[in-house]
Amino acid sequence: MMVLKLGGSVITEKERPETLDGESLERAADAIAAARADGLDDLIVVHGGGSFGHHNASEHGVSTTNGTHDASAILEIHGAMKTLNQFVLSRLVDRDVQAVPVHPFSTAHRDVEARLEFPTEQVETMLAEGFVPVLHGDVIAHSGAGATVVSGDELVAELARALAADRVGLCSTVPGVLDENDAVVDRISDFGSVASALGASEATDVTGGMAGKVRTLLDIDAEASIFGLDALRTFLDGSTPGTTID
Ligand code: IP8
Repeated sequence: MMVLKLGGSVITEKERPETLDGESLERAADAIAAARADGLDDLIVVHGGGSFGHHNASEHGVSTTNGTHDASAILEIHGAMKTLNQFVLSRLVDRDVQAVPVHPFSTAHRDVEARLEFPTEQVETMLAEGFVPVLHGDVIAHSGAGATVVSGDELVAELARALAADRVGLCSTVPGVLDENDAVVDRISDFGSVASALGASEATDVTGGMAGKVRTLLDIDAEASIFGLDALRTFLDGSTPGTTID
């Protein structure tokens, strides 16, 4: 089973609110459709927010730790993410990928310790029936805090753990994790070795940028790859392009 994250900054123009990067999304959908046609099954897709969630979330001061009880703020953030999800689904379905939505707001929550609780039986049933579940970063109810953001990366890690994924891939705008000289780091096994090279993400990102991704991926058992859109097809075919995190 494979969990693939399409980074929000890959499929949207991250600096311009609610603007799709249509060409990149089509390229990603082409790669997924080609791999499915070649026999890739048991695939879960998760996408980030890019310019469709982060701007709304930061306008309302909502992050993974800072919650809101304002339903109109929740509707705005969740609505933006559902709009983007619909774009992703339609590009996949247009290419005969049997992609179906899973909206975390309706299925997941955080407990009082801020731990993500995410029942995955519905995702397992979708996989067993031959669908490609497509999830997204979202807002979710948070015990004691109203609602907070759940990043696509957290969902990837949770799905990888719960469903014992064999492979995890993060398709990013960069060809991997870059060191101080902008060279792709081949393998990361501990955070300390790359901490200084991982600055904060420049565009509005309420969920932690590349450093957060590396930390999250180090926590899971499955080997993970961070790579650029050019390498998506080779990743789906079984190779490990970009940076391997284990
Ligand atoms: O782009 C965040 O998801 P991410 C989603 O995967 C929202 O961090 C609502 C900001």
